[in-house]
Amino acid sequence: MQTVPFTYRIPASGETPAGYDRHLTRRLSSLRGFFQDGAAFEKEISLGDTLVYEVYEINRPENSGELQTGLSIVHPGLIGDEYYMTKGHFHAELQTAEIYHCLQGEGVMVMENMDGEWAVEELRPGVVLYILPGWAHRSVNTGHDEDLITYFAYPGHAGHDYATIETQGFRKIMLERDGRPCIVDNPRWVAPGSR
Ligand code: PAN
Ligand code: ZN
Repeated sequence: MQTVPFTYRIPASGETPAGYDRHLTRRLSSLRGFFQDGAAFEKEISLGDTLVYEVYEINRPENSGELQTGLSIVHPGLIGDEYYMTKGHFHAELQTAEIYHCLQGEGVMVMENMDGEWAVEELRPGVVLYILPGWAHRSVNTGHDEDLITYFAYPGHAGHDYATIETQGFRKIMLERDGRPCIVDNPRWVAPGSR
């Protein structure tokens, strides 16, 4: 890990990210149960364990004086009529914010908090999204042939709580209707406490 100030690069369009410490890949097999249409998911995965999204991270200590930063790349695709997306999470240290800067592509961030509020914000190149503390977030690629690429930064000690979303889902999901992205109530959403 670096012990003096350092630089790294946001790759030019089409360039493979270089100089990052970690490269995480999320394939269909790691997303079983996340999409609405189970039959479409099984059909798709029988054709191959497709790469859905990737994360390139800079490795920093997990303390509040540090920042965790990197790139998130969601590939284009659909499972049934639901767009490729990240798992989504709350931060384990709930009251921590996050910044996303959209670099390429078309998408949205689906968000909600524990008070029942939700929000969906469009991600387009140049857009900076400030996610308030306490809001779960999932990026969704609503484009048809382009990667959705974002740069993110969040407090070093935030950590991730995936279990809450894995159990209850997000209140809203993004489906394609007549070729366009639509915000739809999640029919499988489970109210906290009713599990
Ligand atoms: C991002 C996300 C990244 C992948 O770095 O971790 O986009 O999404 P999931 O973590 O939901 O799989 C972030 O929000 N970190 O806190
Ligand atoms: Zn986050």
